[in-house]
Amino acid sequence: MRGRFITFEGGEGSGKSTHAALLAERLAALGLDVVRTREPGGSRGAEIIRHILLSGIAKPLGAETEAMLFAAARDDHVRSVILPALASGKWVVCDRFVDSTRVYQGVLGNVDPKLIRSLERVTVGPAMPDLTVIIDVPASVGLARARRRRAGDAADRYESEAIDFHERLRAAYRALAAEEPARIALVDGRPPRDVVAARIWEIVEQRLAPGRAPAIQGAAP
Ligand code: T5A
Repeated sequence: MRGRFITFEGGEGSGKSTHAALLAERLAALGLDVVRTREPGGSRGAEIIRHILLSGIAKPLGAETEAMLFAAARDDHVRSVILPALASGKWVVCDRFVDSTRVYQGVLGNVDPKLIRSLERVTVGPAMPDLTVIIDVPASVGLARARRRRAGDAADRYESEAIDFHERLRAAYRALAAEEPARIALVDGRPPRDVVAARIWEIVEQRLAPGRAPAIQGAAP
């Protein structure tokens, strides 16, 4: 049986990594075999491209080129990590995926939607997420959390954009959630961590019933 694919999306510092980790732990505690991964990156080739993208050295080449670099990274990640894991019945929890490209490069970068969709068709193929959780926080809250977490380290390529960029990002994610309610759940990320985690678990239980999924032999009990 094909495994399940869950992605986390949202603005900078919204809590994606925190909640991807908490969800992966909770699924593993049910005896499911869970792969936690991230984008850009998640595979050897994609991690190299991540370094190029987040350093900002590709920014002068324009949003279209950046979209193609994100797509190249995704292609490697999907083929070498996500599809093999799903084919062997594992649950894949990924920090950012295709909706990041739709929002950052598509909406904010003004890359032609036809190019975005074509890249998606080629790179994602049958690996469309079963569930996407968008963690929604005001830009000021997310940026303050991201700043506190990096404690003095330099902001990356997108974190250093102006506040208006991050507010438009939030609006674009909310619009995506409204367009695809069957796949995407919008979760308020402002409450304390345990409250947000409980809400996410409720959604996962309702939509994917992990308690009824067959546990994989050899997975953690
Ligand atoms: N990108 C990516 C594109 O442009 N196109 C693409 O196709 C893709 C895939 C990735 C960048 O690449 C861009 C988007 C991004 O700019 P990244 O380094 O992976 O960059 O950064 P982000 O994905 O933005 O991740 P961050 O680490 O900045 O934010 P998270 O993961 O949302 O936040 P997290 O979990 O690390 O939490 C931040 C802090 O807040 C605390 C946490 O403990 C942590 O300290 N926190 C809370 N505090 C209070 N209450 C809560 N409820 C909290 N939840 C978390």
